[in-house]
Amino acid sequence: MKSSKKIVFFVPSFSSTEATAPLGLLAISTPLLNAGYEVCIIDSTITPDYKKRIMEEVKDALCLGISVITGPMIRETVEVSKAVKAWNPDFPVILGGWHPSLLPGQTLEAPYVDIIVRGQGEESMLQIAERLGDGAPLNDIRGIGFKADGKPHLTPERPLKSLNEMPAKAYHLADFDAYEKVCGRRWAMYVSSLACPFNCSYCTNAGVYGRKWNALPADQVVEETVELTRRYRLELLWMADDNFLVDFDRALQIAEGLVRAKAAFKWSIQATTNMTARFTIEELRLLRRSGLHQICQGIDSASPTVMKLMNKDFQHLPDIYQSTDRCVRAGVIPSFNIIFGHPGEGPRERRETLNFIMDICRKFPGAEFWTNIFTPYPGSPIFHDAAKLGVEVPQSLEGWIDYFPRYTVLPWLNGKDHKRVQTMRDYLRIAFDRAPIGKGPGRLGKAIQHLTAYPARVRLNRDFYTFPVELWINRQLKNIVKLPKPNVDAKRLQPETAATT
Ligand code: B12
Ligand code: SF4
Repeated sequence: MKSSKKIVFFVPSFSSTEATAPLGLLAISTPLLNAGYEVCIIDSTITPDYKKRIMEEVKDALCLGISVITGPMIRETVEVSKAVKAWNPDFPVILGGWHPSLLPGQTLEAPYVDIIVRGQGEESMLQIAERLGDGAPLNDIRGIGFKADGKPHLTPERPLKSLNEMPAKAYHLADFDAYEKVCGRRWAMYVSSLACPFNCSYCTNAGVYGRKWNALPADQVVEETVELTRRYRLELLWMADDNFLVDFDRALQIAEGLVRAKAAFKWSIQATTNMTARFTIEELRLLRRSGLHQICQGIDSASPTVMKLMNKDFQHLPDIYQSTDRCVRAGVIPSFNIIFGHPGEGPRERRETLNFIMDICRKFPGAEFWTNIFTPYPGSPIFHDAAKLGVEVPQSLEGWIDYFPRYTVLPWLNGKDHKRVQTMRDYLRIAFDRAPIGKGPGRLGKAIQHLTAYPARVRLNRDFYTFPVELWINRQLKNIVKLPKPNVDAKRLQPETAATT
């Protein structure tokens, strides 16, 4: 309906219990609300009958916008877009987020996609809504793609804006009660800085944000986070910043400000190991007093050969030992990510990484590791070599559905080798404790895990994974004590017409 001022947004579920409001959609909603549009967000994580809801809501709307990152989120994106097009082939379907930003041309080739938005969507989405309402052409809007005479057409890039030029996110649109039911914890994401100065081989960050790190001032972060957590009774804020600790002084000023404000929420951050290593134990204690409870760091590999291939020259293993010790003593959980299977990683290099994980976990109980399998994402430096490396690069939007680092099979890591790495990852999961954002395994689940932790460590030490009986026992016992899925159905996440935050 061209005369409509209602915009429907959809965010497909990302198959995780770590559920909270989709920040990207809250960000692009503010300019629309300020311009008098109604915004209706449907999130399949909290809306099981999402397709029916979308079909009801689009009937009197101007367009449908979907937020999508590469991988399983594309499944529901395709399902919903096709359903909308079957109802009305002229109804505009717009895709935004990381996947269309990194593969605009290919995404636009899908017959059920009309418009894509590349990069920051705040201004682009408002301009698209205005043009669609007026029946005006889209070709003067920067940073988008659309179809002209059935052919994809990309407009020139939209210059990046720094975070302090962006409007506040429309948190009031989020149904935190519903997310809490799914996740077991009341939490939200918050962005205090954008981009990352580094350029790791497998990371897409530079492709969208161009390595220009910029941040909100400390006092604004303190004021906003305190207000946000009080208003919505949030127990945790997860800073979605890619590298929170780039500005050392700002981090300490935020901590001091939160202590002064008597902030009562926990927060966690992502940062590189070299940035974390600059903090003394006293400084980490100050951060802890302010509520910081976890620093997630991408070590990714502990093999010097692989670290070099990953462009991680900035990372030094002795520093990681020192800073892990300081974090644990200060009461901040050091949480590490590992990527197995990066090109150049053979059994020897993998063993180096595994030894490192085991050593850190033994020396510093409380440190935790999360692992993935290397997945070359479009927009990452290594993606240029993907075809040369023999990786089958999907040629259509739908082809990316199963592109997912939890089970990626690579030409150099397949068959028995792949199975072995997956089993090793399963053993790592039960060998040491980890604290997820969402509902943990519970007391009984933890007891089961502890029962099998010791034999798992013996296996990992010996690199021996045949007849994985402990994994089987673990699964069987966990199935017996499995809690029923919460029955959540967010009837409405608005529509809303004016920002109240
Ligand atoms: C938070 C987060 C998550 C959370 C999501 C939680 C949640 N409730 O949303 C969790 C932990 C679940 C997660 C999981 C994964 N993530 Co993640 N995640 C992020 C992170 C750190 C922040 C996202 C965010 O909210 N940013 C803040 C908002 C404001 O920005 P935004 O989402 O980009 O939105 C802006 C634009 O993209 C655009 N936009 C977004 N949506 C839309 C929609 C429309 C219609 C329009 C017009 C515009 C638009 O406008 C917004 C405002 O400018 C990003 C890194 C980053 N810097 O963004 C990685 C990132 C998105 N994740 C990534 C990856 C790879 C994953 C995983 C595969 C990781 C894994 N090992 O499993 C999984 C995939 C999950 C799945 N099943 O699909 C990659 C995606 C790469 C890609 N090609 O898509 C990123 C970019 C990290 C990176 N640098 O490589 N992730
Ligand atoms: S992986 Fe982390 S450190 Fe490396 S470029 Fe990406 S955001 Fe920066």
